[in-house]
Amino acid sequence: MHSAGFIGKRHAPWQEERDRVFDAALAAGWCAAGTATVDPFPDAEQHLLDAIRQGRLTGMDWMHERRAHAAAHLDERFPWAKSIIALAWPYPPGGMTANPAPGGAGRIASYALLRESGATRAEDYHSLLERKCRELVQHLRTTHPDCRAKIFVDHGWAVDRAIAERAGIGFIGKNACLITPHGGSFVLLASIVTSLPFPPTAPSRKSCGSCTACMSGCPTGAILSPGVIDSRKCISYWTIEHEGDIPEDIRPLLGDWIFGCDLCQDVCPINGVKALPGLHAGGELPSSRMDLVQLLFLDDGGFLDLFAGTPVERTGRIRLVRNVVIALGNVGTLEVLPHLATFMESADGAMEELAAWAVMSIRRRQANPARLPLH
Ligand code: B12
Repeated sequence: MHSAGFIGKRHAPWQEERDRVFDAALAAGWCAAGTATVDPFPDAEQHLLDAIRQGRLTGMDWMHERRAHAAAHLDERFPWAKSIIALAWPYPPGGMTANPAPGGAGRIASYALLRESGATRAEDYHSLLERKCRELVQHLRTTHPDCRAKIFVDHGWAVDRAIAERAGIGFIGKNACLITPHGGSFVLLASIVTSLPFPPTAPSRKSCGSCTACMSGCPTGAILSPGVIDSRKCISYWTIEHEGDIPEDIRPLLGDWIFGCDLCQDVCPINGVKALPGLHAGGELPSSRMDLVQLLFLDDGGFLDLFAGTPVERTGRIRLVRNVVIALGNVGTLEVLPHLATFMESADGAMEELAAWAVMSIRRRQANPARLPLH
């Protein structure tokens, strides 16, 4: 069954064609598929412009006004386009897995450790989803050899969530995430702009209702109002996107997260309570809890052994180690102090200072156990 239904006049044969594409997509592992028109996305453009102008995307200079306009006007960029196929790929949540490590464990957002069913290694979702999209385009070309297609997975100039929302494969939750019927919000999005005139599927009629679990569950208050995220407060931004030093007042807020954050999804009752058949279909996760002391001493080879091909690799070893030092400061026990001392011997200026901050934080916490980590 497709997650998005079609209401309105029949558009045979394109409706049947579209449904065959959905069948192929679901068989390939996507948990939701829908279609949208290529009309402009004025609301999404405005949200983006507001976010840029109000500084809510500070630190992500690649998100600029020109990109906002281009992303919301696929019709201008692809004059041949007739419809967009919106797709969601599920991944299993892992943020709640308890797997303590001596001295302290760090958490990695579950999307970063996604691996395809049967695969032995985690894979960056960009490459996994792009491959799956290319397979679907190949499938389209078996019946329509001249079909034109442009694939978007996250880093393209497209409004991924707004496309998915218009195609009805889910609704935008108060945590700003697209929430699908079968995978909850633990899904990654892709879109294929096509020259084929598939009729659109209907938008979802669901909403979060009166639930505000994500807004109160975000320890940093990053969800300013429903759907509106301030990246400057978002753990995901600081641990993944931010380059260089992390200000001292922000460090305690990161808790034990060393790459991304799943808290606003973990607390969502739709993800947690309801049985979501798609939730575990996206491949198994290796533990999302990592031994912080082990990560502290990762050299380039060790880093690649653990993270080659994953989104963590793109962020790089230096930024990961920065996050590890901060997490040690937030959740580490006295046992880790000798390790931090060893680390400081070979660390450069900024990293040495950060490690000194971590040592001080651990000591202060031990002296005053009421200073518990935030989450
Ligand atoms: C920049 C970016 C980030 C930034 C900023 C996030 C943000 N919310 O703006 C940071 C680094 C913080 C981030 C974090 C994460 N991201 Co990110 N990110 C993006 C990226 C590249 C652009 C998003 C963007 O344009 N943001 C600006 C806002 C204004 O746009 P938007 O989020 O699309 O806005 C939607 C809603 O927020 C809402 N909205 C926005 N403003 C307003 C205002 C009002 C009044 C209303 C009513 C609604 C509303 O409407 C929009 C849809 O029409 C997209 C990929 C893409 N190309 O779209 C991935 C993407 C959004 N990220 C994704 C993921 C998985 C994450 C994380 C879960 C990763 C993690 N575990 O750490 C977190 C989740 C944080 C969160 N709750 O949003 C997925 C989301 C999948 C899903 N189910 O929705 C995407 C779609 C990538 C993908 N292709 O799968 N991300």
